[in-house]
Amino acid sequence: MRVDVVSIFGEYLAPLSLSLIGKARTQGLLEVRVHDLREHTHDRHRTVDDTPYGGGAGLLMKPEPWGEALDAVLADPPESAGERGPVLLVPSPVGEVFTQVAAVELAAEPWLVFACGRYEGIDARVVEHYRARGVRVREVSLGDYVLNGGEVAVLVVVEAVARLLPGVVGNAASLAEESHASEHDGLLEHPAYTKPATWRGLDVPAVLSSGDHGAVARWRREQALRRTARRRPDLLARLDPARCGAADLAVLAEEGFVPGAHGFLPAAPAVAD
Ligand code: 6GU
Repeated sequence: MRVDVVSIFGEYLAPLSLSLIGKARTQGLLEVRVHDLREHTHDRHRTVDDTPYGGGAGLLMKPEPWGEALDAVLADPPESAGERGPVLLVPSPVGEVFTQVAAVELAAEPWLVFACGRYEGIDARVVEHYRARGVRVREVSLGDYVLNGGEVAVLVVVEAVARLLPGVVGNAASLAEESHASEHDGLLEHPAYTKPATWRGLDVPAVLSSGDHGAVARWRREQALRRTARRRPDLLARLDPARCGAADLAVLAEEGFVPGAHGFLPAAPAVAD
């Protein structure tokens, strides 16, 4: 996979040389190219920002350097890109929330291009222009809070995507067992324990040492359901009741959730009369 990142703070992306991502790069599984937006300015101050039309606080990124920078990146596709071209990712607090589903989709792409805004974002015509040219553009948000720019989102998205590429994570089976994995119905993962069997008076649940693989699997499923119900009820709303057995339904009922049309919903509270 090839990743191009356009930013005014390329140094921010230095962690992409570390750990599993750095190793994937030296192994040739991932190629990352960082480009300086200011190379595409033409004034003495290398200006990338300006005040917003209509007024308001803060500065926006001007469209012209973005147009030049992205045209230059798009003009140099990797061999693997084929006809479809890149996905252009624009980190933004107004984007779709980035999820494991999106990470899996992006891991199937040969070429990702990131446009990292700073300040109050990029002039809206930049996204409009590349969409009109047929580029697949996705504005992505990390969640409901405000960051100073898109570079942290690049670190997050590249890490989530690159670890799904063949050969990057040693044990492929471990990917399928994680929280949010489709194989686990998008549930949070069960709690996990290693040795010693007792630590500071706390015992590992006995079932995990029973050698009964069926009982272990049932316990883990129950823990995943309870955790998800208590911490992330929004995820249960997307759990297909058809993928749940009688034991699952009983656990969820205990946690106060009943099957709805598409997923599980909080049971209506009993009304006193
Ligand atoms: Cl991707 N960018 C910025 N600036 N703020 C954010 C974000 C992204 N995701 C959440 N907040």
